[in-house]
Amino acid sequence: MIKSVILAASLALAAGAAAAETHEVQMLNRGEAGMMVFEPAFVKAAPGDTIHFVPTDKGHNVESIDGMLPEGVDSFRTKFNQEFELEVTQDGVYGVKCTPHYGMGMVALIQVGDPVNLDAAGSVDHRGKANDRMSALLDQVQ
Ligand SMILES: [Cu+2]
Repeated sequence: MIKSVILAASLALAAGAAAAETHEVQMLNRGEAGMMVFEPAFVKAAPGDTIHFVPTDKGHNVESIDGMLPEGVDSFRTKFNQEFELEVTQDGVYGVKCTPHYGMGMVALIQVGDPVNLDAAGSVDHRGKANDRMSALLDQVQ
């Protein structure tokens, strides 16, 4: 009896671990949405997943956008031309930008589980073309 409970618990743990996914996001000079993009620019992830940012083209980085991180998540900023793995553990939306191309609309949005900080994240003002692109990304949150 006890043994079967332990077995069920460890199976559930194994299933949880197996479900953790890595989502690849490329940094591109030109993508389907135009110039200077993260592709895909919207990612729906689960807590425990990893977002793998790949510097396919040169001259880009990844920086968190102030006001667009779930509570308890530290801000971050990578160097240029660097791969970056972001493990997302907190529910919410995570907004990121490429520092030099922010005004050109180089932004991305990651939804992790329940978008608990959506109102706060949606009230952030952006630079230039990032306003339109981020609005479109926020519309994809479910
Ligand atoms: Cu860039």
